[in-house]
Amino acid sequence: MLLRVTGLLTVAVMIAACAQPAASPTPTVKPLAVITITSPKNGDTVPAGNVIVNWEVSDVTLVPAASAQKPEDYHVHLALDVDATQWVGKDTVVPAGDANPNPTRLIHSAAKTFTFANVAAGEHTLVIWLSLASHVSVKPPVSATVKFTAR
Ligand SMILES: [Cu+2]
Repeated sequence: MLLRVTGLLTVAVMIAACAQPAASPTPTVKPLAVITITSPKNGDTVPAGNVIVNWEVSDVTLVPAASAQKPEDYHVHLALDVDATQWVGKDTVVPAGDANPNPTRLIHSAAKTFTFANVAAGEHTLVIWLSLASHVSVKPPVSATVKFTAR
C-alpha cells in the first residue's frame, strides 16, 4: 500500500514538472553581482566642482566595451542627474560615443572610479548599473544609487 501511494506521488510530481512551461520566468534569480558606491556616500556633502566617485563591483570582472570579446564582458554605466530608469533592468541600449547626448554625465566605464567635472552646488543623484558588452542592463538589474549635495 505504501509503495503504491509513493508510486502515485512520483507520477503526480512528474506530471507537475512536465506542466511547468519551459520559458516560465524565474522571479527569484540571484543577482550576479553587487555594486557598492563607496564615495560619495548617500547623504554626503562634497565640494562642488570635481566630484570623485568610487565604487566596488563584486563577483565579475569589468571589461571596456571596446575590448569586449563576449556578451558577458560586463562594464558599468554611471548617470549623474540623468534619469536611468529607461536603462536599468530594461532592454534599451545606453548610447555610446557620438550617439551619447550627455557624455559628461552619462558614462561607460570598466574602472572603479570616475571624476565628474563642473558639478554645480545643489542636490545630485548618481546611479551606477551593470551592463553587458552591448550596453544593455543585466537582468535582474545590478545597480546602486546615492544622493549627495555639492556646495
Ligand atoms: Cu556601455
